[in-house]
Amino acid sequence: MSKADILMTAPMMPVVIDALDRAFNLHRLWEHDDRDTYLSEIGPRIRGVATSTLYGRMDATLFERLPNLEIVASFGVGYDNVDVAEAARRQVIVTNTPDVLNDEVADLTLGLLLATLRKIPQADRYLRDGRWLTAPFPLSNTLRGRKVGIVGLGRIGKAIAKRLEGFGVGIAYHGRTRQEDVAYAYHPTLLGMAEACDVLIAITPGGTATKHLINADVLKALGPHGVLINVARGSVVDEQALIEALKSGTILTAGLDVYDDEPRVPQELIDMEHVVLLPHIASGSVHTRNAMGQLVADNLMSWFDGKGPLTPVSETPYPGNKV
Ligand code: A2R
Repeated sequence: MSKADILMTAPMMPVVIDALDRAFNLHRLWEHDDRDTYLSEIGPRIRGVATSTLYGRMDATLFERLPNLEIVASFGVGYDNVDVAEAARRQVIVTNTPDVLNDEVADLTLGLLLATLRKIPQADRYLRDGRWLTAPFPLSNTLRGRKVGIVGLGRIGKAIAKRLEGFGVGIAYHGRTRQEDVAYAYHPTLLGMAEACDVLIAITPGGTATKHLINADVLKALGPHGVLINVARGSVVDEQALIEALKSGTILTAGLDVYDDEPRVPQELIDMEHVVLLPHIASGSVHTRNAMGQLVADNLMSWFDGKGPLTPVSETPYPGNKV
């Protein structure tokens, strides 16, 4: 049987490229300066796409060029980089890479929370600058006695909560639905949870449904002792409102891994010494990125073996899969 033609939009982990190269005719979009001509040539043959946020948003314009597309395998658990409504309209399956990154993202989240409260990056800079030679590092804030509200108690949110249990802090969550099988305090409104907690950890999907979920009112409710950790998507937080809240002392501090316009980060945030800023690294270990990449390849291989997708997203369900 002839091999299916797969388009990769942006470079992925070598493990994915190697696996797909072996199983399919792999076409590398990023290697072509004249994408328009290239897509006219190969577009009609393409039956599968491997994509990631590195490509940007896979929208109707690209779908239009791929009339025989059957499946889009997206790298990452968040898939706001793929127009899933357009995919569904065209009966194209979209897959993501859930679960394999839960522990890595949860580990990093706890690291970011502690780094933000205990000022770990600032302390490192203090030592390197030779300032310890003149005076001890100033005393920091603490996680002790805090109540942490998780915005989005899903797969990753639960892994974060499990770790927080070990830290002996209060744990609450907000989502659109109460989960009967968890013992953490449920808040039907985010505003109510922000009032009741002094740390908010955002770990919802991105996209229009959660855009600016954390806005000026939520930050005000979080209060002057409050800490915001965002490991979801930049769009979940009103970045301008956050900058204002940090400047005015409406909240205490923030630890951010994601931003509105990555990799560009507002200079106002960069200029703030009291916040901790990471370059979207939550799932970014070799181990976990390889596992995510393998799942991209496995989804495509399963599909073209006639066994259905392994991890289709809920907007493009597959009859044989429970989603
Ligand atoms: O709302 P619920 O009860 O369906 O809970 C989901 C929650 N969530 C929301 N919470 C408040 N307002 C919303 N509009 C809203 N939409 C969704 O987010 C659920 O508890 C959680 C998402 O969980 P999972 O689907 O299991 O996602 P996972 O694997 O934990 O990843 C979360 C996100 C990714 O989409 C990336 O943006 C990021 O973490 O890496």
